[in-house]
Amino acid sequence: MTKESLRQTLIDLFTATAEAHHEAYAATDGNDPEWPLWYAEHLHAPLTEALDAGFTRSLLVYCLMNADLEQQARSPDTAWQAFYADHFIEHFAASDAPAVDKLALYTSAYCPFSRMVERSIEQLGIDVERRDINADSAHRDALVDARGRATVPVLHIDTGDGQRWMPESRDIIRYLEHTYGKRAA
Ligand SMILES: N[C@@H](CCC(=O)N[C@@H](CS)C(=O)NCC(=O)O)C(=O)O
Repeated sequence: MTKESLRQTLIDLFTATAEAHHEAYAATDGNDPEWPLWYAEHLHAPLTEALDAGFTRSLLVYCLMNADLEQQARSPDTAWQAFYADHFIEHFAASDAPAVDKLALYTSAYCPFSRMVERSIEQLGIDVERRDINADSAHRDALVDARGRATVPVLHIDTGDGQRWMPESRDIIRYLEHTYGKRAA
C-alpha cells in the first residue's frame, strides 16, 4: 500500500468510527467524555491490520488522546481525521527512506526522560548526534526558537528536504524502534 492510500484508509476508518460512535451515543448527541476508550476498542483490529503494528488498547487510548491534544494545539483548523491519520502514520507506519535521515537529540544530562531515549538509541545502535542544552546555550536557543520551550528530550529529524521536531520520550522511542528496529535486526 502506498503512503497516500494508507492515509486515505485511515481517514476513512476514523470517519466510519466517528459515525458509529455518534450512533451509539445518539442519546447524548455524540457526547462521551470517555470516547478514547470506545474508539480504541473499535479501532484496535482494523488499525493493527492497516499499520501492521502491535497495538495494545491502552497504547491506542494514549495515542488517540495525544493526537487530539496535538491537533487542538497545533492545527485546530485541519480536519481531525486527516491529522490523526498523519499522526498515526508518523508514529507507526514503516518508513521507506529512513536511512538518509540525520537525527539529533536535544537532551540534558540530568533528565530521566532523556536517559530513557539515550538507552533506546544505544540499544538500537543508531547514529544520533547529542545536543545537550545545558552544555551549549546555542542548542537551547535553537530548541526554544523552534518549539517555544526548552523541554527535553526532543528528536530533530533532518530528512534532507525538510525537518521535524518530535517531543515526548515515549513517542521518540516508539518512532526510533519502529523506524530502525527491524532494519537493525
Ligand atoms: N513528558 C515529557 C517530559 C519531559 C520533561 O519533563 N523534561 C524535563 C526535564 S527531565 C524538562 O525539560 N523540564 C523543563 C521544561 O519543561 O522547560 C517526556 O516524556 O519527554
